[in-house]
Amino acid sequence: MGATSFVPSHVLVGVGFVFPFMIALCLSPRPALAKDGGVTRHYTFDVKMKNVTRLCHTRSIVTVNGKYPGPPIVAREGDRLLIKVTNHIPSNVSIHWHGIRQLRSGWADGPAYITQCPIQTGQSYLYNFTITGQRGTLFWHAHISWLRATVYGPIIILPMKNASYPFARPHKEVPIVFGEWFNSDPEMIISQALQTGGGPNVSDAYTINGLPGPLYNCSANDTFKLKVKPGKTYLLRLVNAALNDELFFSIANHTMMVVDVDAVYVKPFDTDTLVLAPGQTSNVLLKAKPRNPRATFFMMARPYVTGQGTFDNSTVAGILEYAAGLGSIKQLPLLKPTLPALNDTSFVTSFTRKLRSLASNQFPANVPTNVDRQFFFAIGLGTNPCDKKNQTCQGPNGTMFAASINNVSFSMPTTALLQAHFTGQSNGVYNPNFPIIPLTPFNYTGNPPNNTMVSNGTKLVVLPFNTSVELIMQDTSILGAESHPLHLHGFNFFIVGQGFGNFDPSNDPKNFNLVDPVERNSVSVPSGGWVAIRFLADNPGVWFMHCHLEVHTSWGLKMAWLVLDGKLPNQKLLPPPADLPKC
Ligand SMILES: [Cu+2]
Repeated sequence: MGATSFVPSHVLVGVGFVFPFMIALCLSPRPALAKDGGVTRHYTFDVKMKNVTRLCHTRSIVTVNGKYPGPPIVAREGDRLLIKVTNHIPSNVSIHWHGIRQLRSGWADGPAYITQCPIQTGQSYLYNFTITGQRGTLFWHAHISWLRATVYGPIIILPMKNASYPFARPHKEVPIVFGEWFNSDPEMIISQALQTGGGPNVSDAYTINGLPGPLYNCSANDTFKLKVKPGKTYLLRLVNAALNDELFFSIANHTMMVVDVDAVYVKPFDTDTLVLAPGQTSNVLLKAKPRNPRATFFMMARPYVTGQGTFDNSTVAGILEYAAGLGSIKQLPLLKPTLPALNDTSFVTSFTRKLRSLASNQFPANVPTNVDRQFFFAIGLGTNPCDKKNQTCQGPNGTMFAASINNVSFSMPTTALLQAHFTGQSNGVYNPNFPIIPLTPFNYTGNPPNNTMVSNGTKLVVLPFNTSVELIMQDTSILGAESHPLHLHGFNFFIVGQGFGNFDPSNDPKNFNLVDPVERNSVSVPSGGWVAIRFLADNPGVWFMHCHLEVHTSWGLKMAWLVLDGKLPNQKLLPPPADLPKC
């Protein structure tokens, strides 16, 4: 059954999707018509503890509805979602709908202390938003501390009713969600690291749909398997929900056609291997061999790493097998893909250069051609002085690790920024003076400066409604050059240029692609390089921007944009819902 042929979508979800690791897909059986042509879909998310065993380690983990990974959200473009999240765990919770534009609905975006106070134990919050102009795959995840290590699931956005994909209809659709498994509690890991100032412990395994696969000890029974039929085409909905690692992904002896990234169609191209940063998603078409190849195939993922810290260098494997084979699968040869080297930056560069917007009449690339405001953000690691009296810290030279944008390491407020703004009570909560360029310019990718100390503050950039923004993000070599996947809430942006070394303001803009640049919500600032993005600030609210390597966010690599209301009634942020959580 194809993805566009069904009528009631809950039927399609049950039949058309291969989702072997979860059974109950809680789609509303009788969705109500919403005013914009879509329907309203109701979900219930109960955040609760659940014992889960991987690698022979049993842990009580935070889950949604007791599922790991969490349940998929399935909707069509134009649908309204009402998701009631109830907190049944001892600590605070909030959920972010990663990549959803949240037009005028910033109260539903989810990052704790940015757009809302977290949901406290025993409390509920109804997230209410409409999916506008997006189709593809996104994901949802917890957005407080490191809870997203186990609290995440895919958001599957189907085309509108009677609309079709700009490619042949796939036989089946399969979410492939990458994650990281920790044998110990990730909350303990990050709280200990922030105490000592050192780097946090790394994960024990990568996972596909929550399963580490047979390359780990005590894990062979926890292997994701994808059964395909010869000659059929499968739409794989890839999500990198890992905490701290960009990932390469490849399937032995099969090429994939990339058709979409971050819920935006791209010009299709074939590849053996993809690279996905945490926070990035992609739809790819996998064409099964025309005849049963009488073999099974590993699908594997392992990290792309540029930093100097320790990392989890292990490999997750799932198995692609052909249905109705002759003889038992055990006798068939098992083929392995060849993944790029762990530090293969040239592969990553050539892969990202292939990503282009579809830029068709139906799906145009609306790149801002005029720029109202330009920003230059230097992005990287740094240090804070040790805050212990009679102890050295475990960061570089006895300091504490930090990370910053334009040398500002973001201090989390204790109340939500959006509420402070909306109620006119921002004094003492945030300053609207985030530096638009580094206050002390230096040779960003040359020898790092001797002083690596950051400043600390809660600073925002304020933008009038409809400001057209160009932002250059420049990696620094402080404590080592490193690829940083930056994620912007509330917007998609166009990646108009990128390069290595220091950005050259007189020559590099000549090569900007303003015709068909890829549009997405997360981009990796290349290790020792820069990336240029453009977006139109047409969505009023407070929008978080941060590194999606969670450890760097914890160290302060984050900031927020405040986009003011426009003049027209439909250019204003809606008032907060009555059940907005209180701090
Ligand atoms: Cu980073």
